[in-house]
Amino acid sequence: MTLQIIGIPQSNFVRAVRMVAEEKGVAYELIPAPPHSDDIQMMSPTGKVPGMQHRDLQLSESQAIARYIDINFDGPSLTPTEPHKAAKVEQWVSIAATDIDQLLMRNYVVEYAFHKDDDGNVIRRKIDKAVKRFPKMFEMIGNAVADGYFGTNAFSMADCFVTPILSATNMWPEGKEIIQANDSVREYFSRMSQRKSYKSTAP
Ligand SMILES: N[C@@H](CCC(=O)N[C@@H](CS)C(=O)NCC(=O)O)C(=O)O
Repeated sequence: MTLQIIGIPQSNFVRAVRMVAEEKGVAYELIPAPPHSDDIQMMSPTGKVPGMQHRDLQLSESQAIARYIDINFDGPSLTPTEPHKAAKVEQWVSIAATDIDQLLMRNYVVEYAFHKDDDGNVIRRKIDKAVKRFPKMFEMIGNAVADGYFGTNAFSMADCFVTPILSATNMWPEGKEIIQANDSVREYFSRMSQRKSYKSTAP
């Protein structure tokens, strides 16, 4: 049975696991189900996307899915074999899925895209609050990728988790501005945007 990845393509977490599959050359079917839909409910205790079905295994949580695909399929490993480098990649996957996701996706992109006041306008106060925290966040990201990639000297799973977040952030004005203003982040994002796995997973 073909690997199935379940979840709307706009989700950064769905895109992260798709990028893992694409980077490894693993064939998969995308079922573009929204969170809490019947298709996702049966494999995700939280109802959040992504979900995954492979043979008799139903799985949720992007990090668990990404690792399952990396370990159980042929193709280049997205986790370094050297333990110190692997630990650093783990560290950045975790930071991407927590701090970076929280500020750039939940508190910024999701605010612009989905949350509106009674008149249908974006809630400026919330967006401004997130934007105030951008300089520190982008300084951290810029320093992390100054030597090329997150946590190691080659493309890894950490890059699969951060790139979809940068892509979504780059679609809104303050996000685009700060990505373009930070040499290290701009160069990194430009390089990531040229990868086949990035282009073929565009929402
Ligand atoms: N910890 C989860 C988070 C996934 C997540 O937050 N997915 C969002 C879409 S990007 C979602 O399903 N949100 C619906 C909700 O919060 O109820 C993972 O890593 O897979």
